[in-house]
Amino acid sequence: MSVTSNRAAYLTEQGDAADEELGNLLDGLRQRLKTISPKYFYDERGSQLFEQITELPEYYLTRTELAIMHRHVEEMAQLIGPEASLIEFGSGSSQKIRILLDHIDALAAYVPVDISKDHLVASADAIAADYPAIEVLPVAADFTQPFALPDPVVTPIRNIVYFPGSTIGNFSPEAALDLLKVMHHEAGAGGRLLIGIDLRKDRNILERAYNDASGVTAAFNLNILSHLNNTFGADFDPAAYRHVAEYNDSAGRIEMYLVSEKGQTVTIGRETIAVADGERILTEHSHKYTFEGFAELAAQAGFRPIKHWTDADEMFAICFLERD
Ligand code: AVJ
Repeated sequence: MSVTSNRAAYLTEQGDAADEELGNLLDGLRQRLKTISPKYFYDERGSQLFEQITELPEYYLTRTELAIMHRHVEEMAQLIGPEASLIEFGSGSSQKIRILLDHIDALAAYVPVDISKDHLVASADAIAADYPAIEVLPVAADFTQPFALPDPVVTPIRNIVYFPGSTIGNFSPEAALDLLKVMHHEAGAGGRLLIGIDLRKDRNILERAYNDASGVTAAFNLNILSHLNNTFGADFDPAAYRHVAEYNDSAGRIEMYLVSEKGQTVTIGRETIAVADGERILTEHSHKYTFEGFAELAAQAGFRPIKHWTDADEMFAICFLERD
C-alpha cells in the first residue's frame, strides 16, 4: 500500500539568512583561537570525503555502529514499538535508517530533519520509493532550535528521536545539553531517544582514526577552506595549511586544526584577517563519552536510559532512553 502524503508542506526553511551566516563565520575567525564550524565540512566534496572516511581501516566508528545496529535491530524495533514516528536529526543521506525501517512494523511516519534542503528532498524521495508503506515527511530545519513537527496521516503512538553517527560529539557539553533538550521537546510525552555515541578509549586508537595513513581526513579537513572560498568568496590557500588531529585527554575529545605553514592574510567579505606562521584554526571537536558520563548529561535534559548496546571492544555505544 502506498501512502498519500503532503510531504512538501513541511519543507519550510528555518535556517540562518546568508548575511547572518557570514557574520557568524567572521565572529569565529575574530576569536583568539580562530574557529570554523564543522558544519562547513559538508559541501558536496566534503560529503564524498566523509563517505570515504567511513570506509577507512582506521575509522572504526561507522562500521562498529552499523554492526551494533545489525546485531540488535530486532530488540531496537521491539522497544520502538508499533505506530511510532521516527524523527531523524541530521538525516543527510543516512543509510542507517534503512536498517531500522527494514525491521519496524507499522511505523506511523519517518521524519528526516536536515538543514540542507536539496539533499533532504533527494534522500526522502529515495526512502519513500523504497518503502512505499511508510509516510515520509521531511523537515528542512536547523535542529539545534525547536521546530514544528508534521502531522502524519496515522497518529503516532510515540515519537522516537534518532541521532546516529556520534554527531552529538561535535557539540560542547553545554551545547550537547541544549540539543538534548530540543530532542526532549520534539520527543514529546512518552517519547524516546535512540542515539549513537563514541566511547572513550586508548588515545592511539583515537588519533589513528583522525590521522589516517591515506590522508583522507587531512583532505576532508583542508576542504573546509575550499568550501568557504566557494560559498563566501574567501581566498584561503588550502595548500598553505596542514591537518592536525590530537586527543585532548582532560577534555575527552579529538581536536582538529588547520595549521598555517606561513604568515598570510585571508580576505572574506570586506574583512582581511591575518594568520600567523604556525597559527592553528580549530575546525572540529569530537567528544568521546563514557556511558555513565553520557547518561548523566542526558539526565539533565530529562532522559533516563532504558538500554544500551555496544561492541565486544566497547568502542561505540547506541543508547536508548526514555523521557522522565
Ligand atoms: C560525523 C562528527 C561523527 O567526529 O568522527 C570524521 C566527523 N571528522 N573524521 C567524527 C569526522 C573527522 C565525525 N562525525
